[in-house]
Amino acid sequence: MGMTEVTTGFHDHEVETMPRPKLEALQLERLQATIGRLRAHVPVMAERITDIADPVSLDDLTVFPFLHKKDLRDNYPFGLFAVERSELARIHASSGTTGKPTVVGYTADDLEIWHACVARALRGAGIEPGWMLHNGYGYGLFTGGMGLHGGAEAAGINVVPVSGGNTDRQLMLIEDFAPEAICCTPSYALTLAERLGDAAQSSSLRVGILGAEPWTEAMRKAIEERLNVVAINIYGLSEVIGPGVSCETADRDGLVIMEDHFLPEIVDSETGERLPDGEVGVLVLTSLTKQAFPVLRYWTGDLCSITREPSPCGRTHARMSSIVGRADDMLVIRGVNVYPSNIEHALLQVDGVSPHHQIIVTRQGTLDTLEVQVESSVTDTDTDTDTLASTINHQLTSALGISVKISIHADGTLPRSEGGKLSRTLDQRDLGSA
Ligand code: DLL
Repeated sequence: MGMTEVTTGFHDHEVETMPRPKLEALQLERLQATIGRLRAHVPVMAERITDIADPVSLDDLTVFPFLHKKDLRDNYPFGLFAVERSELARIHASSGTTGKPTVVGYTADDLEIWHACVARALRGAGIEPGWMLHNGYGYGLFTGGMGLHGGAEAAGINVVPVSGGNTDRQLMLIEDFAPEAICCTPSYALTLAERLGDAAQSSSLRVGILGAEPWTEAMRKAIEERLNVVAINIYGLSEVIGPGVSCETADRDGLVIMEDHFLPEIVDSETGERLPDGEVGVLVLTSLTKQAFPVLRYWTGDLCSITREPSPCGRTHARMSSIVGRADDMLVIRGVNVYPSNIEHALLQVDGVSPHHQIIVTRQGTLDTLEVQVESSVTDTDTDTDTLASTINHQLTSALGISVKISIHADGTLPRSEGGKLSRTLDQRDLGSA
């Protein structure tokens, strides 16, 4: 059964197709206001930028310092907020790998802007008002559930607030309610597809709005085949607002950045110098309209490129590529730089390999070992697994430029997403190191 086509729509046609000179004038005006706001209401930031003159062009932004996740931690919980507590309408937070979460705040106006951004994302992805959206992102401090929820409501889309987890119940609700659209992490989309089995091919689902974790084109293909949906990539981060900073349209030709609210820059990960369009570097985002927690040059750590070429659908806002990795996700194995996304991509080129895999890095003495555990139904005989392992080995070795240890596991035995983000990389090298 073939995938159904979806057509891009607009939530705010005028803004989404605004001529660039007009858009850039609006950005500059809003940037100046944001900087004014920081000077007036966030002492930590005011002090940092006290000697820097207000920008008179968008390029003047490059003289301002970056804001890092560490700054949020150092000012935990509310030290970077630009409003009084009483003006806050909502708090969200993302759990870091260690210690305290990163906390972000919203005024009522901020929430409205956020929802409008997500509404644009959903309409752009081809979801129509009146459709039903099964929302499988976690509700709570994580921005995914409530962000998609508010956006769907703002776009007139009927949202089923399922949240993550309890896969049996999710399957039942998809079957009984017949939603046209679903949103969840890509790894959870795979879990659902696997559990739906053949029923996925005749399910009501047409579009999946997937994000919150990195995924490759090869993974997209696997999800589209298995879940029988058009898989759309949505990006965002709590520090900047949450999901809806950018999203692919139904044309799936880059993620359109909601540029009237977020100003993107791509910079060199080492020097911080701004890079030209088309080059891959760290995405740095400046919020242009947020009141409670404005961010100036936030260093996302996410690697991608951007283009300012207009889209065929008429959108004029810049588009970013999918995230190719994070600077801190990069594994240096025996001196060679390897991104988990390179591994995933190469792996999924091999027939008979399921998209479920795990990457394990260990060190013995000074020697790093990269082990890739893959799942396959080809575990019937030793010869079959040996052949498969050597095919994969060949594929990965030539893609990565280093040797890789392959182990084949029976179908269904490697970790699955149970609703949220799934990390497929286990770097055991620094464990226990003092
Ligand atoms: O993950 C917001 C979100 C919710 C986005 C639902 C999309 C859908 P955080 O928990 O703060 O916020 O994590 C943000 O997740 O810096 C990226 O490293 C990663 N990330 C988010 N979306 C994508 C994506 C939400 N589409 C961090 N592709 C970001 C790759 C993504 N990585």
